[in-house]
Amino acid sequence: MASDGFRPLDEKSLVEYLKATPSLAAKLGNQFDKLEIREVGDGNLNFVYIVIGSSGSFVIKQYFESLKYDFNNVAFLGKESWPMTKERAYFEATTLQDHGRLCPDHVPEVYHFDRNMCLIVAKYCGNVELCRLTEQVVFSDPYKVSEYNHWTTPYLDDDAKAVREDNILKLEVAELKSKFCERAQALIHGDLHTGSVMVTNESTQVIDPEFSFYGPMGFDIGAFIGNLILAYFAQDGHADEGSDRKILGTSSTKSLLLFWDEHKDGPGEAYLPAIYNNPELQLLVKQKYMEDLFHDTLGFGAAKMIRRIVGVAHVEDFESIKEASKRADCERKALNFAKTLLKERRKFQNIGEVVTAIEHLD
Ligand code: ADP
Ligand code: SR1
Ligand code: MG
Ligand code: MG
Ligand code: MG
Repeated sequence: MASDGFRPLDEKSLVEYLKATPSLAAKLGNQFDKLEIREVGDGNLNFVYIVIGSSGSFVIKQYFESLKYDFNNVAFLGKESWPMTKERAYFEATTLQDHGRLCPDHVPEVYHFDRNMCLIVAKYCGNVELCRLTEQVVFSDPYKVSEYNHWTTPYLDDDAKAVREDNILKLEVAELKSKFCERAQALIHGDLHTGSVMVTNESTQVIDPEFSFYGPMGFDIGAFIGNLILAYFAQDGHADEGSDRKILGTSSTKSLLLFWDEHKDGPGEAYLPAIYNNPELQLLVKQKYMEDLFHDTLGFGAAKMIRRIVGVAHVEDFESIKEASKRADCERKALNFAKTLLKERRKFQNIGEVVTAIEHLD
């Protein structure tokens, strides 16, 4: 240990530090054997660990006197270090505390500050538990035997089995699951099915963002579109109730690009004019982004459709079809379309083509 009391921590010595710090040990219920610890710092300067125990979680940030690159970036090895004051830990801790007093809803609470160790422990802002639930019920359970899964049995027994045995489908779902876990594109709602959108003649409001986190935008857009498509397929089961089958008509890509242009002089730096320095290149880079987003949307939407038919949580559109064989017929059509959409999503250029594909089924 240095004379100033500073000691760099790693994932192992961190546990010893937690054990020796009663307030933090108490947050973890004094249980240290099954701690999940991940270093997640994505900046150049500091080490940030997420610590998740059975009864609590937090982040630990430790500040060093040199760049983080000195420790783990080969390209930086051998170069002279860039000295950085460790006192920045003090400024960060006191600023977080001051801002937190003024604006407690928008600043993570500081649980612990150790000036000698240059270390701050603060509230972990992730939505771990509910993201984990989504990982399980959307991307895992429908593709394996799970006690939570159910479907319209016996009619869909073979269909559910086919989902569990479809390797191409599983490979595509693996890609989507990895995007769900890794792609922090925007603060998304996380459960944007049609039941989360309250519509009256005067207003449209979105409720229930308990699954919100920084994730892929297509997960939200897909959830909504997937639910509209499920509603469409359910209509044969409600034949007596009339059938206006228009499912989707607008071009969301166009409006998003217009919105993008409206904010082109804002603080964002994604596609700098100095790099994308002519109108054609600017358009191409935006179109590429929108194409990826659209294919994410279709993939996530299809995965959400599948989980609503063979997973734990279903939709009222199908559940309210009382006759099981009729319900199963509707669900099978939706399931088969969702499987195709998931596997072949990259062939679609716009939502109009998806609508046409649905309308031309059998
Ligand atoms: P859950 O997380 O259990 O789905 P929600 O927040 O979605 O809970 O609330 C359940 C239902 O309650 C909603 O689908 C909606 O019908 C109704 N509801 C909740 N909040 C509102 C609100 N602010 N205005 C109108 N209805 C609401
Ligand atoms: C146990 S799964 C419950 C589902 O309900 C929520 O609204 C989410 O869609 C979640 O996946
Ligand atoms: Mg930083
Ligand atoms: Mg909810
Ligand atoms: Mg809800």
